[in-house]
Amino acid sequence: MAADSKSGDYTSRRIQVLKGLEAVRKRPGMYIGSTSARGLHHLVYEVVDNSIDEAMAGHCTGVRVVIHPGDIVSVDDDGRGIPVDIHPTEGAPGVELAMTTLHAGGKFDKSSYKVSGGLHGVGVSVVNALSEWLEVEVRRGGKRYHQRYERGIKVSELAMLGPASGTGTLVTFKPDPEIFTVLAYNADTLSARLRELAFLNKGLEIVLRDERKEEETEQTFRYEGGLAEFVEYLRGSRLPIHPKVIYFETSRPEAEIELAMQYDEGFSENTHTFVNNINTHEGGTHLTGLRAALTRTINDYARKNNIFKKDESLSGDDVREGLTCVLSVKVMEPQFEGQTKTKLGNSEVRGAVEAAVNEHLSAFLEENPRSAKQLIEKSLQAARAREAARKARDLARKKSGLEGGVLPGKLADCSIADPALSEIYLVEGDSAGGSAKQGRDRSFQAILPLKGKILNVEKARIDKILSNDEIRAMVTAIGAGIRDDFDLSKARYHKIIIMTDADVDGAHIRTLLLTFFYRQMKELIEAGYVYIAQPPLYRVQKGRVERYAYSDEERDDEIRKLTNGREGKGVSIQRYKGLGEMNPDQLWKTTMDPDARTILKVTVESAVEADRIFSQLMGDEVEHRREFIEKNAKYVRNLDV
Ligand code: 0RA
Repeated sequence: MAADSKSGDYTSRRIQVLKGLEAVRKRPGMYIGSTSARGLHHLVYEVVDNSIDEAMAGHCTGVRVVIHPGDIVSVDDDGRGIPVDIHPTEGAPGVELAMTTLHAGGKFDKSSYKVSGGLHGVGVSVVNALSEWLEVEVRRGGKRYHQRYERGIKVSELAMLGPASGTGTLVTFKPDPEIFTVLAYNADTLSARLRELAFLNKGLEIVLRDERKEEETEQTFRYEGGLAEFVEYLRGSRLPIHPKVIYFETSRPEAEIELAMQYDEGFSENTHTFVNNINTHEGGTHLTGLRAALTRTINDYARKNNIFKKDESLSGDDVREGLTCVLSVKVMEPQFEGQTKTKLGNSEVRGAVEAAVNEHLSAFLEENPRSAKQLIEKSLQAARAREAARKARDLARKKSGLEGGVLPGKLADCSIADPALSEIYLVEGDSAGGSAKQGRDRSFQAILPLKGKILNVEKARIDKILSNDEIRAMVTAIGAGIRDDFDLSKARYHKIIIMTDADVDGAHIRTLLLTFFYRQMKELIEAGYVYIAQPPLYRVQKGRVERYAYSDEERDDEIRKLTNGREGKGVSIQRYKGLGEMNPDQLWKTTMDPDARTILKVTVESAVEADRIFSQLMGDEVEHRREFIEKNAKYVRNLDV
């Protein structure tokens, strides 16, 4: 590029910088996705990504994240430190350019990195622009440097503070309350992502410290086993069917590839794929390559070793049942596609992954014939169950089928036909179902009462799942099929609202239903169609005035308001133990009327954690499950799984 005399000009460069950061402050969503909790947490990830890049380049062994009182966050690493020398044409220290220049971030020396992480890759300057203040400290060349910014604008020159031992970069920032609607960091959210990053970058030590409360907490994540340990973590309490995690890492011209997998006694597939440390929820070419290789390699091995009976063979679904698997690829120039930009598009990666998995998986099978036999036997059982399910489905299709045609008898459907405007309430118990049927607005609200506990799909195969009456009723009512046959566009309702009692049993049923949707109709959750109703816990009444309360605090508030501070005088309080205690009119007013109700949308914030929670909850450890449900039953508001 020809040297532009203006761009070297100090004043015009300042104007450029200010314009850039102003754009970020004007439309923060464009750069960090949102200004709510998600965007707030994104700030931390953006800074951490720079340290991880330094680690991937082989120059950093540890990252330390601290949440300070006031939700100020610092990220410290032992990398080389951001350069502090004056840039020859820009006339400012490198660190200042990194902090104020859009898209440059810490990566202006991009050639030194093979690959680089970060979904948006917008760089630390965006964090700077969106912080009330940000301070950076660099340790480099035996010295310590410091600079401070406010809302992206430098308020001090880079200053040398004194000597330093070692090298590294410390960034401390306070998210700007003018920008963010939520300012409180959730340590669990940060912890889940930092743990994931530690699994994905083996050997790297990541510390998360929370100093906001009297009692400070600190977690250290460091996994020498990388993805092999990730798979063990994900498998949780499910029992493995072969002792050793299948693991390899390899470097090919198209990509660096790391894979770990293990089969267990469960029935679901738990595969997570990553590209440059980013979870590729929507899959892509790397996942396609992995799947092709799995099916081919296992079939080839079984055929060669005469494990199949005459014309047996295994489908892709068969070889993925009970599989926990993590694939991580690092590519130089990833192309992200799809609705949420989490689908890998690079076509060359498919072949590279397929070849690598073929090679290493067949070697594993050859070297571990006993494990090979066990996992193939497992896949064969899956194949037989699938065949039984197909027959059951064909039979079912003939009489009151799963697809199309006859709706379940106990469904009270709504009268309008537009799915976007229709909702279905899945109601615990026949008596509550009856109240809901009478209380609803039948034009757009359908009611499906469910009998007691539904089947735990975590512990059942597809044939058993499909023969369960409650599940069949739900599948037919929703009308979009199940699993691989699921077609979101056929859903008959865009709101599927789970309505259970506000007690431990209700929480259990709700969890069973969520497990069912997560495992069998995941797209329904991803589309944001699944909700949880919030029935009130109390009715507070004084004379002719009645109020409903959804928590103990609200109840006390209402009592105070109704009695002008005279605690509870003349007030009667009814505690609802179940939905059945409400008459149709009350149920409508408190829980079903769109103008008055609160419903919680179920979202999957971290697929990794969701998989784990469901297998923990619904797996073999009953004790664990009871404990969890009891602990969380009243905290349904945090139902991000
Ligand atoms: C560019 C060049 C060099 C280091 C970094 C960026 C760097 C950035 C960040 C951001 C957070 N931590 C970081 N650590 C390093 C160094 C180039 C060299 O020393 O040769």
